[in-house]
Amino acid sequence: MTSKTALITGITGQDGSYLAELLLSKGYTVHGVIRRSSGSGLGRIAHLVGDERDEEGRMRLHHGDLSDGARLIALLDRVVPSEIYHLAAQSDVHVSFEQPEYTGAITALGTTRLLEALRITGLPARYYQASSSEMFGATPPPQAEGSPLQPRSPYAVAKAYGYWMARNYRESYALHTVNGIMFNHESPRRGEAFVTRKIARAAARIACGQQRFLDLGNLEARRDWGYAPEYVEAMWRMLQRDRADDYVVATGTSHSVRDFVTFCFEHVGLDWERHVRFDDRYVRPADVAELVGDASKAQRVLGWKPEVFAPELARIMTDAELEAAGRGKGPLPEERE
Ligand code: NAP
Ligand code: G4F
Repeated sequence: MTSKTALITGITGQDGSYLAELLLSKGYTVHGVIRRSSGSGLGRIAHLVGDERDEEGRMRLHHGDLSDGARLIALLDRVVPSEIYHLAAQSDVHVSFEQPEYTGAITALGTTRLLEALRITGLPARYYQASSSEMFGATPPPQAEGSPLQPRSPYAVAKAYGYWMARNYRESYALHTVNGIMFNHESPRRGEAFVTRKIARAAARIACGQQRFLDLGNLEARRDWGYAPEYVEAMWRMLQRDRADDYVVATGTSHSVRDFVTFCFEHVGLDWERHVRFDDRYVRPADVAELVGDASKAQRVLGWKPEVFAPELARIMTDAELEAAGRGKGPLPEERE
């Protein structure tokens, strides 16, 4: 057990919630930055807040926003973290085409605000930057740390900016900044608009008679899908190294959106072709054709390797959706006309 203190931006997101659990289990005091909202907005971390087993109050939340640099400085001053995990972002690629300016203001410049806060306060904290495989864009697979960045969306451009700023602050000011270049990672806590969750949820709901059709865009895109709880472990391992560096985290395998649909629908005993419809609203102005990560450096240096691959991930996510839809565990019998 440790007495370290961590600050997590984006603690209410998929990764932030798993990372908070991991760090609390290791004895950290965990401070999370949350946005004010009209609801509680704490869904994924509600079980960690006010937990009566947390007698020492090791889980603490603070209002803040990536648009507010002064607040970030004040928070670092107050929390004095030894590790900072910068996960907050406008993380939806499709939305980034609709809101490119906002995506730049938060996902790109929000990173600079936090790095500046770290530089100005002079804290000796280690900093994790949530970089993305989306930055590789048009670069053919396999993609590794040295592969060219050819971003194909406003989100990817913003992430490439954040990636370079984290490196720039390492080189210019000797800050301990680390880029985790994470390929797609999913879980039952994934946002509902992302394709894996949307598919798993629809398969379960259709099997339960709660939905009839699933509308999707590009079925041919191929992604390297891993399991989010394993990926936050890699984030933590990166910050335990004395040398700041950049790492790809991926499974090294890719599947198409069509494959993921097949995995989920087969798991509930349904023929997906009877339920999936094409909807051009979900087609992007530009898409990334294929991502397959080469995570050999993470395996060699961090001792990290994936255990869950896309077919099992699809089953985990579909089972969680079946549970939510009230039908217990799959698979279900073949549907009738
Ligand atoms: P997510 O579920 O979309 O979570 C994003 C988090 O950022 C949420 O906590 C959100 O708060 C917060 N946030 C958004 N705008 C903010 C703002 N203006 N100020 C403060 N907080 C803000 O994302 P994720 O899947 O956990 O991913 C974590 C990070 O890794 C993101 O930076 C993402 O771009 C990156 N990444 C993800 C993947 C992946 O496959 N999941 C792969 C590579 C990189 P609210 O709850 O209030 O919205
Ligand atoms: O699930 P997606 O929206 O994820 P995408 O665009 O790969 O981005 C995710 O992974 C990145 C890492 O590479 C992260 F940095 C980023 O924050 C995010 O977590 O879409 C995956 C693929 C795309 O090719 C998309 O065009 O699925 C295709 N797709 C087809 N129909 C769809 C749909 N995507 C969504 N969201 N919804 C659809 O109906």
